[in-house]
Amino acid sequence: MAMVNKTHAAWHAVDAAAEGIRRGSLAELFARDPGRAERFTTSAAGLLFDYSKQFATTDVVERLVALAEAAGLPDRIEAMFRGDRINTTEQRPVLHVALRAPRDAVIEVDGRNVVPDVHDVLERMAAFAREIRSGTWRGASGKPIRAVVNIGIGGSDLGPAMAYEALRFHADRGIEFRFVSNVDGTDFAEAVLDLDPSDTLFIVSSKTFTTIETMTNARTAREWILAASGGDATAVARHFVAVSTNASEVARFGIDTGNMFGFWDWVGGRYSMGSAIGLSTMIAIGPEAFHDMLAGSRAVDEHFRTAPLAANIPALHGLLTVFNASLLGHATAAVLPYDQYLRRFPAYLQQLTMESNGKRVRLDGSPVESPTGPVVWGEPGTNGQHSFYQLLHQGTVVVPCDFIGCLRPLHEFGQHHAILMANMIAQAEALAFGKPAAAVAAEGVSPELVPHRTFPGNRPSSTILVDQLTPRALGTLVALYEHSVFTQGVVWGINSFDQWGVELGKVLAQRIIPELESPTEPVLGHDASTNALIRRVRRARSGGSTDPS
Ligand code: G6Q
Repeated sequence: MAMVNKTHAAWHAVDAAAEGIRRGSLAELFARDPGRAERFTTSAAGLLFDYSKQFATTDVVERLVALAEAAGLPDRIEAMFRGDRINTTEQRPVLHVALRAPRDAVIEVDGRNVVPDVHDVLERMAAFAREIRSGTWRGASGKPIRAVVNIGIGGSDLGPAMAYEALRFHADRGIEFRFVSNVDGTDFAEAVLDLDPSDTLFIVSSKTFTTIETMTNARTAREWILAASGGDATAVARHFVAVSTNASEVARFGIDTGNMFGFWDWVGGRYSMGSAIGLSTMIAIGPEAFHDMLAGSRAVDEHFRTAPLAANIPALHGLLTVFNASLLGHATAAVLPYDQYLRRFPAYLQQLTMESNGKRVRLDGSPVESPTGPVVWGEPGTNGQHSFYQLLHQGTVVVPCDFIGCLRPLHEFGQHHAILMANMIAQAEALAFGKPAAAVAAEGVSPELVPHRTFPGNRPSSTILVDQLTPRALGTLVALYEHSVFTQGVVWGINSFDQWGVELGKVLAQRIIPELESPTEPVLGHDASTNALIRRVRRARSGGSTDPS
């Protein structure tokens, strides 16, 4: 496999182009090329991607495409779609694309076509979702389900929680949906505070079914159900279903494996919202709409697999992310959805992008020589404008931004949508072109205030538009970012599909839990700070001083 490091000619070529860019400005690029907006806007699969306010020139794009080719992106795309074990540190294929493959597709893992398995699970999910939605499924005391609580964390939470918020408009409002992830008991307590155990269904979503947060919450939920049913253990079967790859652990917990929805180790947690992990989404919006969401992702999959790189939206998005992070040195990137329903989308993308590309070594174990995945963060517009946009416009760091907008609103009230869209468009314009000191002074601003009211501009952004926030549109947005992340990982030569960086803290916590709970004073062998923190928490737990000082 091709590995492109800093000494590679293709990297040098992009670096040389970046040198020119650092000296130029977006205003000049627009002045020089009247066709720029059109030239650097691409549409496919219902997505429009305007990257004309990025530091893209024909030359830069050509060099980035050459870099992607040198890194073997076309082959890597094929390898992913074919089911090769591209997650080499875990020896697994990476096949979230199989979750939305058409019924007649053939994708083999170890000689077995996995597509029929995917569709079998989708059908079982659909039958179950219909039972819940129609009220046919009854709780232990005979009541239909009125509340669905997904218990899961990380990839088993962020996708479903985001999708529920994003698609709430399309959801059955007769059912309440809640998401419990944090091991902090507050999360569970608040989620069930106003729920009735007799009409509540828990979906325990855990690929491994061993994750401490999820199993702790699931046990508390089981106690909550049992307490309400007078300890009748058969109630568990009517109020719990599981989404997992681990049937024996599911059975051990007491959930009937007939009520388990499976997936496979070739689906990474953060890429799993189209699998059975999306059961809550399917119950909320119905099987047909869930399939529309998958169809949206599939349309982007096909585009990513077939479009030339220079006209390939996820590839371009990924290459520009590499350009901004590695070549122009922008260590963060903001995602700014101008749609209130997408308010959890930045949180979802934090995991997708940073758990995937927050890596410092390449596939062969050698260090990556350039910065890799940027810190991704964001909030919906226009709220962010009244908060952190100050820094975006006048701060000392440059934060490339993705603006995401929907052309048609789901709620049509007077001027709301026009105001919303005007703000989105205006922010990108202000970031790119700013307001020079001369223009500020010409408005009669007193000289001492001119520097304060000057906007440097030259801050790159992309604008991504969909028609309306439908299940299909959400599917396209998710697949766009999934494949952008993949593109970035290929160029950096890293494995975007493992997450060893989350292990160490978990292991250390397992050591500290018994130290906090021990009835006798434990011998602590940590550093002085860790030891002191443990002693403080122990003191408070045993009824001693709760004054943290
Ligand atoms: C995602 C990660 C991680 C995972 C959670 C939950 O890609 O692997 O966020 O989803 O740790 O794991 P389980 O589903 O096994 O409980």
